[in-house]
Amino acid sequence: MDVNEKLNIPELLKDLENYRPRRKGWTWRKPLPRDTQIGPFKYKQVSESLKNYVPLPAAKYFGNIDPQPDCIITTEIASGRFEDDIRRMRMAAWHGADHIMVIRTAGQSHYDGLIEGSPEGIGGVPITRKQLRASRKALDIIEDEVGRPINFHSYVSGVAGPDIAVLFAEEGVNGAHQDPQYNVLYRNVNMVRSFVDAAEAKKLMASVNMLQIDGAHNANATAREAWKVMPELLVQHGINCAFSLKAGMKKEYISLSTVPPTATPAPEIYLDLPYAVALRELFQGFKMRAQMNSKYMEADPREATVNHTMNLLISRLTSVDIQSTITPDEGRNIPWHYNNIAATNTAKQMLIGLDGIMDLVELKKEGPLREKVRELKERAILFLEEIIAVGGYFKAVEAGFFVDSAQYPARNYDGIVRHIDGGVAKDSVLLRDKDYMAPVCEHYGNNNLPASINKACDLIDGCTLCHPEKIIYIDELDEEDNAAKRLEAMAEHREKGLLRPEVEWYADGVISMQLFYPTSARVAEYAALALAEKMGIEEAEVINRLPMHPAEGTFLELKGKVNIDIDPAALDIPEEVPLLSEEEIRADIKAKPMAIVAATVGEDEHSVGMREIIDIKHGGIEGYGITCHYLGTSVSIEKVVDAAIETAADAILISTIITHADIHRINMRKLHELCKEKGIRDKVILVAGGTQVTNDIAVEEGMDAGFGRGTHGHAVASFLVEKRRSLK
Ligand code: Z97
Repeated sequence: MDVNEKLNIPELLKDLENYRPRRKGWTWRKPLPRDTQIGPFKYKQVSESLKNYVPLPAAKYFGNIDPQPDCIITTEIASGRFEDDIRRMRMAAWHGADHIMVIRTAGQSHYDGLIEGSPEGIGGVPITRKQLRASRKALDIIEDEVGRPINFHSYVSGVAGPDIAVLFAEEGVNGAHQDPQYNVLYRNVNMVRSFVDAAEAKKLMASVNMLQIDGAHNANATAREAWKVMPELLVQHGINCAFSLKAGMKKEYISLSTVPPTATPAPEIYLDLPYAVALRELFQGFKMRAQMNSKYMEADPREATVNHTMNLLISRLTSVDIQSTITPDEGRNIPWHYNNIAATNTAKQMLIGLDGIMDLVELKKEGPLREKVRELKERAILFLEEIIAVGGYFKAVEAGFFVDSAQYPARNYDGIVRHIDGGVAKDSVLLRDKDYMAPVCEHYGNNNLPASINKACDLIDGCTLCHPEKIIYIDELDEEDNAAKRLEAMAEHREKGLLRPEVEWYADGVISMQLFYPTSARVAEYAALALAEKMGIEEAEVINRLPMHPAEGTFLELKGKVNIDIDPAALDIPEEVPLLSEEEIRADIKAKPMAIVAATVGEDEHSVGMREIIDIKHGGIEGYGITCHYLGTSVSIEKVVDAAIETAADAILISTIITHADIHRINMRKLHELCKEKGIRDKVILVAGGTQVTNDIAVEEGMDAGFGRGTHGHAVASFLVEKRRSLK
């Protein structure tokens, strides 16, 4: 599709009944050989570059390269409206995300069945066939655009695990969380049901090479002191990995959800690095999904980014196959489009910045790292042995072994307790009859199929996994709560092309604002809310409050709504003047040297502006090889013109900051007239600059160009070269 066009969501929702996923299963990035040249550099740990991308801001100094790390980068998307999530997926893909993880709406794990249609979710999206098809269809377009496969992911845990696994296998969902321990510990789903369901779900996932992520990170997030659950995390990974292998999954599609357990101001690396090493040694051959620590994340983006950065360092010091990115959105109550992109860029920036680090440093083979690694492994193995000693996993859960607040083998007896005959969907597991038979593929366990049958579903002329046309597609069940209605509500707005600020939903009107008040945090918060009211910002809420000092002041971030539309057609947008590249300017000056005379004119002592335009240190025009004769401040127009004649200058640059009584206009006009008088006006380029100068004003007063606030040397040098060419 045309990169300058927006995704057409109503169009996307058409004909979903006949949509089929173009592939099933997980796709890894394609690594490039060591020392692959990208732009001016050689890289060790990169994969194929994208066809279309937005590079990191500093890429402009390196030929706009966008080297992609060797591992997958995840972005988590969860606005509650999939039609808006789709647009965010496209933005994230352009920045380097190729794993789109869609968070489910609150409570879906307790639905004992599938949801249909496209209802709005809370804290996530209701996962339905329609939502999956529309998202996968959009991702097909997006992956063509960026030139790289994108993995689509959601959750298979919960009471309806096997039903969802079938749905995902049918619809080409590429990855999913599945871990029966998650059901048991955090959703209080009956343990027998959870493990029976998990066998079925895992078998289905394995049948299409769906990637699985386990649920161990939840112990980390739930524990009171997360660094103490490290031995248990190893045990939880072990249980799910062993179970998954038995259910038929291949190691390469089993991914451990690993989180560096702690965060600064804890001595983070000293605690987290040995854990990361122990995990990778114990689980060789399995994949590592490195998630960032979110337990200790507050609302401050700076803090979240540094935590993420620390976690990324561990990923590169050990290994990572999928790098997760989480944003401070949870603390801010709204998933910001920008935060997804920012976190994706943090991952990309760090992973590329640390490219090849293990060629330069190595983890010590002895000392505290090895001692800690050994200690963690010993604690984990003892934990497993005790589970066996008490009669197995179910008994251990009944005895509250998991998420105890002490570090094993110590115990505070405050772990999560579940009972074998308790929880959601208890007593719902029946033993299969001896002659049980189900004519469907990828079904786990004993199935008395006739010996003459090759494939289970031959008995019914195909199941939905083999014959997708047998799937009964339900478009919507709720006439009001659906995507079409939501789109319709804003149809006129879209058609008119109006612009309203947005952070997650189309034209939601949400903005954020940063401010500082020189007072205590609590007073500052209420002052900010009062300010928002006066500014006409609705539903204002302080989302980040950082004391700078108990009395001297507080930094705040506030979010709220402005339901103000801007019509882009009514905007007076000055034409953008494209600049010559720095290389082209330098080559031109080298081939034909250029000299200029510069001064602040009149009774004006301001020198900073002109210095910034000239000095090499500030990226000024000297840096392009232009010879500059700077005459100083309060220089008369006569002196400037004389100096230009004396030095045979190509151009005169004057700066005027003072504009009282239009003195800036008078000086420009005088310069133009004097040059004419002296017969050099057609040989010398005249440029004026200053905070109140615009190009229009300058041209009106006889200059060739005027430059205002925020101008850099590059723009002036580019103009001088182009103007000189046109004089020939
Ligand atoms: C992550 N940031 O990427 P429900 N199964 C497992 C889970 O861990 C989760 C669910 C199901 C996180 C994502 C936390 N994980 C959020 C093993 C949730 C979700 O519908 O919320 O019950 O299921 O891992």
